[in-house]
Amino acid sequence: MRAGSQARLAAEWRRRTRENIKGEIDVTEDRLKEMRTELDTINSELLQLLSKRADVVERIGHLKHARGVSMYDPEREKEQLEKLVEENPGPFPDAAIRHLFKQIFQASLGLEDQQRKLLVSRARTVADTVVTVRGVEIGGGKPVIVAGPCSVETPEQMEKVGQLLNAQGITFMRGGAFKPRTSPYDFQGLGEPGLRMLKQTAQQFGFVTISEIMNPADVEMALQYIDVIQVGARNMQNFDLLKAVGSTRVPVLLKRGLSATIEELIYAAEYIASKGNEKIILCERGIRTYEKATRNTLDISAVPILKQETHLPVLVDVTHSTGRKDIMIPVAKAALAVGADGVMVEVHPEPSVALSDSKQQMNFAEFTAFMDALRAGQFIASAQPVNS
Ligand SMILES: [Mn+2]
Repeated sequence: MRAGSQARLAAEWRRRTRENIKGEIDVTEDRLKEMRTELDTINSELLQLLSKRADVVERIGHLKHARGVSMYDPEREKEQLEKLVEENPGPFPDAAIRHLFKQIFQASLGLEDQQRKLLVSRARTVADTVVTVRGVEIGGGKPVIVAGPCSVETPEQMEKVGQLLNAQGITFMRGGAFKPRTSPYDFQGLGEPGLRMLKQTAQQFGFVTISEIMNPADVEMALQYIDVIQVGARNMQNFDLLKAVGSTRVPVLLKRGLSATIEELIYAAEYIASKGNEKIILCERGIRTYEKATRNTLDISAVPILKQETHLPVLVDVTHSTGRKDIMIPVAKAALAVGADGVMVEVHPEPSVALSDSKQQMNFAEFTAFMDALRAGQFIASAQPVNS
């Protein structure tokens, strides 16, 4: 063979070899891509399975929790690991399988810890809950004043208080229609007609209303008239009532019981939240101690504690906690200074003839001085009439 054609053949051979190699590389690249896609799919499937497993673990957790049994069961865990090792098809060594599954078990237990945290707790929800009632916020950083008479008595009384609140730029009006009185012979409130009167006044001035409901059976009726349901101190552990208001989607003002600990108040709020209603406003209203200088002892430290432990807004009822008009201004200032989202006060056109709490309700002059003092100290914003 001539040298020229030999060189041509060699060149041809080299060209073909290059192409073959390139072809093989292309094939390898394609195969790799395919396998990577396969891995991605398996990862997604594993993730789906882990979520599915977590779902079952949660359901087991609920059942165990209801029975008061701990979620962590070392015996059961050991049993599961042994079974897995027995079934291990390879190529992972048994130790690796044990390690991997222990991690999965541990993550599931962590899931239960998260579950155990109360719905109302700060640990569960970091951000402050802002309860918005007909466009007005409680807990949004601007303190509110909730004011009104202890009891709704007459349309004239309500109209007078309405004018006063309106002139002071107050949006939240309180007024009791169902009164849990210490003595059965004391005025028990007007009931539904009282709520109707409250609503009429609210419509006239554009107020948002709060009133106490004592009976779970009255909740539905009350919703025709009021915007916020109050669960009073004496009903803080009326669990049927808590469940009933929890089943609504209406804001609830929950007062601390006369002898309730902060923890008990938080659990009472949890009853409401557990039914799906997290529009809860807590209210510190004084607790029973041996002190007689005040009607109750205002637990001022409860305010920052509740703000830390829960994500709910907190109000302070300065009227019932002190029972004394002469210290209402400094006490309200103290409440707002420690972080309360507002204060609740009682005001009546003629406290001396009021049908309930006559000694502690402020008259109009006292109330005006009260508001002036809070404004002067910049504890609340300047007045802006709701409806002038
Ligand atoms: Mn009262």
